[in-house]
Amino acid sequence: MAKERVLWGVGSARALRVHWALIELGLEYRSERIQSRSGETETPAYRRLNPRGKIPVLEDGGLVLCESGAIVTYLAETYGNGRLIPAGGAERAKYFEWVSFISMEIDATTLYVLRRHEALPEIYGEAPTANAAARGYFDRMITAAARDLEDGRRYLLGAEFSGADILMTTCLDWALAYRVPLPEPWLAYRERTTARPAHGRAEAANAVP
Ligand SMILES: N[C@@H](CCC(=O)N[C@@H](CS)C(=O)NCC(=O)O)C(=O)O
Repeated sequence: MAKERVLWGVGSARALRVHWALIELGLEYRSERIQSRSGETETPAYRRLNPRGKIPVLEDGGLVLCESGAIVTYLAETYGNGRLIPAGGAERAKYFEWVSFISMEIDATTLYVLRRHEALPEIYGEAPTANAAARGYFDRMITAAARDLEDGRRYLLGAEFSGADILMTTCLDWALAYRVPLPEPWLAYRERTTARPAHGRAEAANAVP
């Protein structure tokens, strides 16, 4: 019998990405509603699943997959039938450019710095200089990236919604939660992506118990 599909993790922007992709694709899954920094990622059983002790993790058949960007891309490639990731060519190359840019320049280099040193200084330490630099760098990157929206495209890759939009939207939400100003084209873009029915359902699925 095929193993159940299981998503581990709720209550985080990264987990929301995977809930959203699963729901966009209409895939059944069981949600294990564990949260970061709750002790639930530190149990021996969870560490056997993911020695890094992070959420989200997807179990799909025999596969155990970490890293939200990789999971969204895997789901799109495996179950999308043309949805969430372009089949080939320049559009597919652009998909990977956006996923890499969002994961590195928007998430890891800027928003995660603020997460650690502004929101959780009791764990990661105070770093006001790094925080100010992260805010400035975010502004530079997101303003430059807004130029791609100038041609009036609906989503990052054009007319079709993709996994890159899932990642970008969760980062924009995250930025707003930290009172990081967003250029107007990104606010309008976020209105479009969050209007998708799957986004609302994913937020409900990702809500903390
Ligand atoms: N790059 C990873 C980051 C995963 C991550 O840092 N998850 C956080 C919650 S958003 C977590 O599990 N933190 C718990 C911890 O660091 O112990 C991804 O995109 O999946």
